[in-house]
Amino acid sequence: MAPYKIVMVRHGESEWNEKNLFCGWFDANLSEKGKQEAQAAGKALKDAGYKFDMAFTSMLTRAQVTLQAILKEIGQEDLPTIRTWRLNERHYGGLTGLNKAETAAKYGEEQVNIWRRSFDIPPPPMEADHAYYDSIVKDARYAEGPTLDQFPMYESLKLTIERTLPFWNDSIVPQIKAGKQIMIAAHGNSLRGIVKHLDDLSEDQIMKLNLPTGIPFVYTLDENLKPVKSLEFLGDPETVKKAMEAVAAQGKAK
Ligand code: DG2
Repeated sequence: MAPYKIVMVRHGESEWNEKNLFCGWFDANLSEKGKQEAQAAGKALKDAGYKFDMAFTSMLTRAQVTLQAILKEIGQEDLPTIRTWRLNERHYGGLTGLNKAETAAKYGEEQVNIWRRSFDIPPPPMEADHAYYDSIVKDARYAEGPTLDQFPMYESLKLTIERTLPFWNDSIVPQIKAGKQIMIAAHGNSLRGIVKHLDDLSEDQIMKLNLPTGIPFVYTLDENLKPVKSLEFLGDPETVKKAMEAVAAQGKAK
């Protein structure tokens, strides 16, 4: 059955990406631009002839709406879809809701880069009196999980990978090996975790990777799920490069 192909996409721009706010587990909607990006992602997949057997997404609206827009474009709106908190964005803890550029002006660009891109240094925790604590912790969508002791109050990329990878191994890999064509619609950092795992990237290498919103990318994997081709974007290389640079620049003080 190998080589296998798997398609992943970071959701289209969210309203909080647009405002340059740390979002994490806050449930932001797509911005108008994000809706267009999601539609364009679907068109690109349609033009490339993709059809899927199954999709995986997070519990967050921005990823689910992106997936729905893509499936509409490719005429597969009823595709079996599994939603899981394990594909949620990394939890940005106490930074949730803060403006990234203002935070860089206050704490320095280096500190913001550590919070955004270091492998194992987490952001400060979200305390119970945080403005978004209740709307996240008491959200009914998490009734089935995570359990209280799994529920994050902050996450580094390392911690994000520790809850994403078991799902990749136990739920996604068996479907890939069964020959199913899979799509994952998720987030900048939950997908960076999967990319790090697949390409066996060092902590230094993954620090430098910024995933653009709404541009699907393809991995071609051999029978041992080792990449034959990595991170092939369905988009014009110059546009992809600029979009990645723009994500990196979100942590700069204005
Ligand atoms: C962004 C990623 O997550 O932020 O939580 O602010 O992919 O859900 O928009 P997404 C957030 P950075 O790590 O790029 O700052």
